[in-house]
Amino acid sequence: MTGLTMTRRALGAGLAAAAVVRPAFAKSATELTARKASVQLAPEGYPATEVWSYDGSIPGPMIRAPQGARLQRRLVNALDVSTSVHWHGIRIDNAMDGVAGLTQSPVAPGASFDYDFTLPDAGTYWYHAHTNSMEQVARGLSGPLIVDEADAPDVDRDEVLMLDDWLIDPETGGFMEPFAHPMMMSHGGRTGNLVGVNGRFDFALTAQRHERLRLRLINAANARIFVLRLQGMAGWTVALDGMPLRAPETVEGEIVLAPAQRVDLIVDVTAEEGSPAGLLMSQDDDSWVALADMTVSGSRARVARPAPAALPPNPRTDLPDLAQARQVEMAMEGGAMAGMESALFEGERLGFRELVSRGQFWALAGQVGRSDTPFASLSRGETVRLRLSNDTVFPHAMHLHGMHFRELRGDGSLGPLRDTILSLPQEPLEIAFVADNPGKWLFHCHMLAHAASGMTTWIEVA
Ligand SMILES: [Cu+2]
Repeated sequence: MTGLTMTRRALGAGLAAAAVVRPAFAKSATELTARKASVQLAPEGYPATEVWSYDGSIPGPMIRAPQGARLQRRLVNALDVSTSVHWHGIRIDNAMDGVAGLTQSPVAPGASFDYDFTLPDAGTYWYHAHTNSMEQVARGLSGPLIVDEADAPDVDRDEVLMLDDWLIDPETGGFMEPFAHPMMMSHGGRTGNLVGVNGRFDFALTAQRHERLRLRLINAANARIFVLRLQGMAGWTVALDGMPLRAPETVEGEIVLAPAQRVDLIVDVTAEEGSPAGLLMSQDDDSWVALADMTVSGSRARVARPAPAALPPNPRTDLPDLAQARQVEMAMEGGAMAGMESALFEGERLGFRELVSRGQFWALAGQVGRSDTPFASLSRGETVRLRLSNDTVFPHAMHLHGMHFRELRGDGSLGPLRDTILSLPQEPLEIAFVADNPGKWLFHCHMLAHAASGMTTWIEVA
């Protein structure tokens, strides 16, 4: 790939015209139309990109509603292919979860589907396609979903930053194909050559010194793990994957955001006027570049303010009772360089080479992809301990639909509630959750090329 590099820094300062871009608020109509659109993702001078979008924008329109509200959106499919919408992280009515082939039929071209559900939890969520998501999300079908607390924290501004990357042919501006690329599927997944925030490679913010911001970061990328650092800002992590931490935690060092994960920060702008500030990201060579620049001018107040209070807790977030928990095990296997011998696929036991010839590379608990029967059938209200052993050489962002879980740490303590956890090679981890939401729920890797080539299973709660 030549001519198009990962970040604005390498594109030359002349291209980096600062602009404050925020996702547009959803219009009052309740339709959400999946359709093609032409969007200038790459810098001026490169061709525009034909994307698949919600309502014509990258990212899709910001959907924002108060906690406890009912959300209604009619998905209108104006694409040439079937699609569906998953409302990531919402502890949702199963029929509204958007997983084609499991919770609903795919919505055919020209057809529509009415999503209608309540929003039990405040926090930072997102929505994205869940039909052939490896391709549809990469083409742009995602957007932010923000659920507001009745008592919002005291901040000067609330900014949603949807982090993404795109793999674009610089000659044509089109997405590089194929999406089902064996090398990407069997390795780290589809990683873009253009990185941006809210659809802009040159996303920038303006702020005043001592201004207090709530930054809601969403990783919408197919496979990229963002490693971030604050520059000219200091603050606290107040929520992960939508769910408030019991107490704000000071941001020290790096913020790691795996695909589909979110983090809510409350930060104070500490930079002097004109000093560098913003969000930095680590590159492959361990250098740091600006992902989002912040221009600091003026001063909001003379002194920094005290630490923020915790966000109000969401309902049904009690610690699980581990004494009665059911223990289940799941080996994560496959991919390049890991020596998976065989696994079950569509009812047959196949050797790795045979699986590869069918475009499959990964297995969860010995099963490649979704089978007819769930990985686990759980009784409603039951507590589950799921031990994951990552026997691959790649990291995976494991996402459970319908319920949040906590990591059971080595010292016996329970981590914060999450819906997506980063699993590192040869580092077993264990999660625990209360199976309190009835239905059929996916559990899959959110490196979407992995999910599409075997790393998808499901559980049933009845
Ligand atoms: Cu994976």
